[in-house]
Amino acid sequence: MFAGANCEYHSADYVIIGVPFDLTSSFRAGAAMAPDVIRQMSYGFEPYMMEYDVSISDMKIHDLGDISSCGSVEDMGEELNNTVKKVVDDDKFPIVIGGEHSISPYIISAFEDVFVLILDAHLDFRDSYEGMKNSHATVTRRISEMDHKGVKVYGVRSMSEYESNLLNKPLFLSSYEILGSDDYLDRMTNDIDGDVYLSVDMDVFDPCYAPGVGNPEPYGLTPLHYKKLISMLSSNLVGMDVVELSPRYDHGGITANLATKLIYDLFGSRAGEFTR
Ligand SMILES: [Mn+2]
Repeated sequence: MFAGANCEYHSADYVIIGVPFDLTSSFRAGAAMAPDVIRQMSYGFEPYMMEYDVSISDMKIHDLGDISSCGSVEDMGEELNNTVKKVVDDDKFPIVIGGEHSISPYIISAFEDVFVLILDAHLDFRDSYEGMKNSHATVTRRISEMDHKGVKVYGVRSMSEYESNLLNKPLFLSSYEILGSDDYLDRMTNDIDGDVYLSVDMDVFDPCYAPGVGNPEPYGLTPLHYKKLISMLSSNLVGMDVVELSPRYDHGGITANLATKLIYDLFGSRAGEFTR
């Protein structure tokens, strides 16, 4: 159970769902172990978050545990989609802990008319990858085909030439544009209004902050970029996932520690204000 998640389902505002799935990982597998590792890591922080003046022990959080069908993408997708649909119908905020990134389209299709924000080093805009339509390398493509308000990927610094030639609209903001500008927050949030779903691929962060991922890429974002972004967007958010943590390749739990804190930051920024 995630720390502080001792609220009953019916009265919870936030519902945590683990998805121990990494069937399509192409390079360094292991994301299936991430939900348990993040739950363990969640006991390492003070419940009180000084920068928001909020304690997560005052928040109504329920941990639903892990979904059970992780044998194929389709089975996982069906159970995950049904689970998230129920949480959304019950007017609760789902927080999904992956698992690899291929889980995200099944979460996002459970929502109606949201703006999808993806933090990812990779554009993931291939139509299929290694013969699979629903792979962690096709995530943005699948989401862009849904009937949502829009999709944007921030922190991108890797794509194939095929994907690069395919792009005819500003789908992404590169990590170089974000790292090199003072107004990156305005650029990231300018065209967003209404409900936002946030998908965080841990590889958006620089490998020095997040070495334990499936496909690490240098020149990434810092944790503070995330903190400022989520503080600005918190009241728009309706759901979130944290994916691609690969504990097997982590070092001293650095990446797991950060992944866990991202979830704390969600709670903190929704209940308080990032002021100190
Ligand atoms: Mn990625």
